[in-house]
Amino acid sequence: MYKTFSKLSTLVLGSTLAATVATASTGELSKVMKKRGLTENDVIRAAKTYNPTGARDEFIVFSSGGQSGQIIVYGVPSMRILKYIAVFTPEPWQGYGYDEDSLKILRQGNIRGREINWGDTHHPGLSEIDGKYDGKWLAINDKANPRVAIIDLHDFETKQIVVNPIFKSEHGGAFFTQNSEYIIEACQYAAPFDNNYHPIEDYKETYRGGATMWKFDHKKGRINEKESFTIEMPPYMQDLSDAGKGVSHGWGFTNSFNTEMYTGGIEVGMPPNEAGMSRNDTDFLHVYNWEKLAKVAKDPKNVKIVNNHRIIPIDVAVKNDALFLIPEPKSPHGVDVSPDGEYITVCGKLDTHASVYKWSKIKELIKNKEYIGKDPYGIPILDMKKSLHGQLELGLGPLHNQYSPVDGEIYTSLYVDSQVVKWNYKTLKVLDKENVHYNIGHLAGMEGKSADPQGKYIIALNKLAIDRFQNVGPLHPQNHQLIDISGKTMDLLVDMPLPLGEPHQAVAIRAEKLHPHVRYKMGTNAKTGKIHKGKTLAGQERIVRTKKADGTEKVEIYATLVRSHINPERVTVNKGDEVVWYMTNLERAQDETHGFTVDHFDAHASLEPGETTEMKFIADIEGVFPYYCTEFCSALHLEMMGYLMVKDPNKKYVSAQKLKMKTMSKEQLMAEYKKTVAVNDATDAVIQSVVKFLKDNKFDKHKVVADLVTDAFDQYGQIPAQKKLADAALAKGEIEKAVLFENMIWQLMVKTADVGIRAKDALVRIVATKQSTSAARGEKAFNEGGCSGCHVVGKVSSGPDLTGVLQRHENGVKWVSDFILDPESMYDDPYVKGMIDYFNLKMPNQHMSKEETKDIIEYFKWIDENANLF
Ligand code: K7E
Ligand code: CUA
Repeated sequence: MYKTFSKLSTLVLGSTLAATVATASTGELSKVMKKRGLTENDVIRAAKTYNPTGARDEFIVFSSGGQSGQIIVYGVPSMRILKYIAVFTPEPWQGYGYDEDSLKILRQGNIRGREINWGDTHHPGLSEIDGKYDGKWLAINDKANPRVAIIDLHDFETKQIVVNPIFKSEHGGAFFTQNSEYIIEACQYAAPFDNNYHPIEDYKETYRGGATMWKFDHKKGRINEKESFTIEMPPYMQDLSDAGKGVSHGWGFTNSFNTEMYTGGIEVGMPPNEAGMSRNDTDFLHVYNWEKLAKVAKDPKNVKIVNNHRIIPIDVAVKNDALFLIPEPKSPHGVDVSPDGEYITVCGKLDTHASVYKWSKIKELIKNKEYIGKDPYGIPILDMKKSLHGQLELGLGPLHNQYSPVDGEIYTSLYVDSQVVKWNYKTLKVLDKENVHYNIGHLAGMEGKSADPQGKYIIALNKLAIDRFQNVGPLHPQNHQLIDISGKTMDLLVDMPLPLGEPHQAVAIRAEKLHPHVRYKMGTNAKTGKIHKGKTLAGQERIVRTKKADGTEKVEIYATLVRSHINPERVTVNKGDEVVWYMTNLERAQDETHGFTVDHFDAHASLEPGETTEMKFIADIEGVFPYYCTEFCSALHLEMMGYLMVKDPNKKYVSAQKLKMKTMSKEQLMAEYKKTVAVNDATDAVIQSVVKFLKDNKFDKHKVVADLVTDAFDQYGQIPAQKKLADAALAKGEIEKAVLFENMIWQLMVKTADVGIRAKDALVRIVATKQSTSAARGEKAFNEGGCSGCHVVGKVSSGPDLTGVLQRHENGVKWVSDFILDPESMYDDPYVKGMIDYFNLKMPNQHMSKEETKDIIEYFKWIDENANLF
């Protein structure tokens, strides 16, 4: 009754509002409404959820991705999907499982040495301080392969996967305790703790359930496996859990089904599990004092160790008055502690009631040791009636609960009735019901399970969509529905299809509590947060080859990526070599990700600004393999490529150049010879200029430089012998041979120049004027900030040479500073325009701070002081 009335009032109110809007926009709105068949209420609902371009959401939802093994991130109220976080399953776009660093995380999830590449994610949990979400860490469980993963909300990346060492299945995880001391992960299908075979006939004796208390280091954001322990429980099928908070802090609550301990046998004529496991009218809520048991577990006498993991046996927990059972309506699903910790609501799936337990009553019974008996394992049982605040009939198939900021207000999902019911757990009155589509499982309030629920919305996580969306074949998407709960009655606003596994549970947090980075510190390994061993700055790119015992080589490529080139651009290896790529994205600009792949090798990396990643494979097939950037990062993105060339060391390759020479006339050959010699002369001129610089600056006084020079001359010293051969061939008229010897000379010259230039750079460092601390910081910012990706001091590269840049403009310091800080605003400056045309590139905003820019100017001054050296 009240329902019809309130819905009517919304309608009246709604149409007045829409009418006002419609007149204001000269009937345009009514035209659209008519054309699309929208009611006034539809338009209001659209307005409540619509985000104009650029507008952002008030809440962020982390939804389990079900069988996809991932987490889905979306915004409320817009219901726009923002991200899939790769957790238990490889995810190619993010390179998760396709580069070495993420593979290490994925492989932490191996069970008994076996690789597992999927997960059945159920319950995401947000870290808490004082029972409130702090926006730092996210945990999620895998029901199929009992594991818990930790995601860092500073970059939304999975950082850790821990395997439960004794459970064979689990469901009720991951639930943080009030100050994130522990994460609760409860067992589901009971099984032996060890890894051996035990006959099902010995179920009661050898199969066990339990609740694992994973010790969480809130500062580091990692589970400490050594400090964790499990509370042994009878082989009832433990289901969901919740941690006490406020007055019940220190306690945990886990419900169960199959306290019948039925083990089926449909194939031998026994009634099926579903019948045998739901025979009793009640199952048991487990109530345990984890805070006390954590202390108990410290004494080795109190624990047994299985698979290297500490277990507190049932009798030890009982002896310490830390484990109790309370009957609860049969086959319950959710157990949800109120924001203040005083009320604990349990819904029995097969019962139409919600049962509200009162913590102060339970505590009193425990204090007075008032038990109604013990279960077969000796666990004291508390009286259900005496523990209850009360029960209320809600409807068919009640499952899960969420709270709002209104005192006593609670929202419960009704699976069978396909409804959300709003009621009061203190006064035990039903307040409103809303139809959803269809068969709702969990529901998510805004911070609705924290000590500080935010109200406003409830999301219904429906198991079935049936007719809600376009038919896309027999497998339908899931349907998340957003419900406005700010009014007296609920109002369903919008449907969102979710096509990525069955999302069981979702948690929502106020968006402003999240503070993710937009870039990494240069050279960071995103999976560990530490500087990567492969960090490479511009100018440090190199290929390092190490001989292995079997004659193949390990070829390590230290590469950089910056708009729009990959350095190096050519890599040649032998078939069978181990190829290791270390890649650093030198960008600092927001959203300038570069992807990287080498065709045919099933490897992919996503490099966010500042990130370094390792990729590894064996080059076991011969051929030419392009590698390229897989993100459309700039106008010259297609050009951001190179070649990996894999030679078979046992084959002789005939050079096409040689073949060409065979068909040349004598005149043509002579021209080729002259061209080659000219190139060599030019290269030699470069070498001589370097030599002069080295001598002028007394290189022999500095050991490091002198050693490099020696190396260079080792190469250079081989040239005269080759030259003799070339000249002899020429004298005999064997021009073709002479060309090949001259080519050999060129190879030696390149090697000489390479080492020589490195010697020169080292010498420059030594003889240049001392850098001020500010200039030194500036040089670091210049290199780590990605400037050096395009500018090479003393040389025109992808960008202009910056020697003398401060003299190029009137008021140069200000001009250059302004340009670094906000290049976009100066693209129309005629000088800048000319540069953009010439280099076919726009100087990007590298987001340097004012301080960094000042330091870079100091660095430029230092360069100018030493201009003669570059
Ligand atoms: Cu599907 Cu929480 Cu695993 Cu209920 S769970 S619906
Ligand atoms: Cu970098 Cu495309």
